[in-house]
Amino acid sequence: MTATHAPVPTAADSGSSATERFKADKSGNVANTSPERVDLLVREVLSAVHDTIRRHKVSYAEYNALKAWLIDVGETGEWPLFLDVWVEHVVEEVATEHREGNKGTIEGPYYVPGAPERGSRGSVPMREDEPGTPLLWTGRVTSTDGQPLEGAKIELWHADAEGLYSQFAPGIPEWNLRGTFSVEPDGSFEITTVRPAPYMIPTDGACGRLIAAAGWHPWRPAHLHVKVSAPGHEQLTAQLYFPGDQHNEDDVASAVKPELILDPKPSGDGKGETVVYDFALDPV
Ligand code: MBD
Ligand code: FE
Repeated sequence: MTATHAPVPTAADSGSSATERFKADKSGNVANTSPERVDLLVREVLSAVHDTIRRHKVSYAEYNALKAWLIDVGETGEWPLFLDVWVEHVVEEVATEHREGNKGTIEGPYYVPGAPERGSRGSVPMREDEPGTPLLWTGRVTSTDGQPLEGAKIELWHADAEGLYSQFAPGIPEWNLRGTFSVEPDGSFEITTVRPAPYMIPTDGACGRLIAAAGWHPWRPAHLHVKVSAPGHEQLTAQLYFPGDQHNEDDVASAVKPELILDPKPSGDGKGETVVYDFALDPV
């Protein structure tokens, strides 16, 4: 990391932004869960907690540490971060197990809808002096039967070369490294961006305190987030990773799958990298 760019965001900065984002986009869409289902699920979760307390003879000191920590998660706005890092991967696994097309993975807390449209061949919005290795990504969007999906849309968002996300860290232009792309009639697209850095969970919030208290590490491997959608097809939410990243094996968010690891090559001009990665979407 260099010292020339934005200050490291505080957990409360990115946490409260992620909480506000969730409330704006998703909290209106919560399923109207039946009493039978709430009863079943909550009883099972509580009984797993009770079993753990009995099995490990949890003390009052430990119970109060948990209470203090749960209060802290809310106060640092880190419920979206906590849930997306330690729970979402299993929700995603269950939601997509029927798919024959591309593997997906978790969305995480930093998606923002409505990123600027850049056509089928273009650059993601970036600063004039955007740090990082240039990356030229070409690919096609098809249905699982190989038919090109002309109306497809690709939303791309990712951290910068310091591991920071626009709109969740201070001092970065609003839509930096966030763009919406279309495809040609043959399903092809060509996107210019820069390679992101690995992402570190903020160490000064509740999630960081849990990680430190448990002796874990706070890292996610470098990744590009995408949402790919097309008429008549299931929307794909995925992340793409880079080979050789040490945290591909031990991602704190358990969201790496081998099918999502890119194979970039040095570009002809020696200044950056090129990569080919296609998407096949499942019909609804
Ligand atoms: C991220 O950038 C991310 O993608 C996830 C899933 C959790 C925390 C930060
Ligand atoms: Fe991310």
